[in-house]
Amino acid sequence: PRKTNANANANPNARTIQILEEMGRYYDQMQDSWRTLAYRRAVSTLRKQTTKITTREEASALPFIGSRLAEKIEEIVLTNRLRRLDSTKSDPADQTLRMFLNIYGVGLSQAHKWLQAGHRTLDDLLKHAKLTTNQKIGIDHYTDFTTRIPRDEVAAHASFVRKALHAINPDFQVHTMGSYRRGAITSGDIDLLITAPGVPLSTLQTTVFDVLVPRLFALDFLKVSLASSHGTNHRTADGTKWHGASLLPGTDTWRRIDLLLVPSTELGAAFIYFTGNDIFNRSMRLLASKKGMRLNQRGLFKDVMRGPKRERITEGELVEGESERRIFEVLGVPWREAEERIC
Ligand code: DCP
Ligand code: MG
Ligand code: MN
Repeated sequence: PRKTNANANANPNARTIQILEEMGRYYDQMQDSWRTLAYRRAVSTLRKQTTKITTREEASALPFIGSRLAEKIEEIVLTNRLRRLDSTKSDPADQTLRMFLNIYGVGLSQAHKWLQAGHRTLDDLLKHAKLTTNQKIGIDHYTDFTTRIPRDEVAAHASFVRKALHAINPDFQVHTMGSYRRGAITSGDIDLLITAPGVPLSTLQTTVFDVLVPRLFALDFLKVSLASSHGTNHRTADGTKWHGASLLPGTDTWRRIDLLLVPSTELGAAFIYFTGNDIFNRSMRLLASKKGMRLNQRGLFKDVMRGPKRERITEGELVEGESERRIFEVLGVPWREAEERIC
């Protein structure tokens, strides 16, 4: 079995991994997805090493570790710290920026605007900034939404939704996706995939948006919808997702919850996509494209027609959508349990 986070202490590179993970989290908070990815890949490489990597030469000989990262690894080994991380941690403007970026739905340009306008605290924003409805909710529930959700509680939210859904139609299923399906001890949000055998998307939509969601609001389980601005009636633009917050009876922390509507014909591809992790998904999509196919959350396609600039003209012909295992087989990837899809 692959090493998981829990085993990091047994690794000779545990300290290096710890600091690089922290640096990766920093870049993630800064919404720098390119550097976040680079750090996560480097950590993944280091986890697989059985000896301690101490010099930049040793480090840069490893996959996914370039010269910059190799230098940092050497610095960590020599000094037991990383100056770049220490300086960023102590920079007040940087801290404020990251706090603003941690507000649900807030991006870099918005956060910079607030910083430039002189705002320094969440209270400043509430009192002096012009906020959208979602931003106001994100600030009011800043602590809630930035608190990790224990595994048991994710399961309890899923059970609550499942019970309400079965009261409407017992054929419907609720599957818990995301980090939970990968076996995580805590999750950032709750990802619930809703499907039913042979039921088309339009019926899923009616059941979920018109019956289930209103009922969950009436039960005081759902607290707010956080639909994108393009959505109508609390749905996202394509009508396959619902974003919001839920509260388990007897608790006092609002949790971020996503409902994902998937027709059974697309179940396998959706299972792969919503299980992740995102790096695993990238590698599967890359593999598909190397084999002249295309993988997305709806299926695995072949014979995708492309124009002169490699832009897609047609979706291509569906090879497989329903079976997760079959998609692995067609791609020639040995089956990996969800818990093993941590890259
Ligand atoms: N996903 C992806 N690429 C993205 C966002 C999401 O492939 N840019 C897929 C993989 C994720 C899944 O969707 O595992 C769910 O997305 P989340 O953002 O909820 O991420 P996780 O559930 O993996 O982690 P967390 O515990 O932080 O929610
Ligand atoms: Mg999630
Ligand atoms: Mn999610």
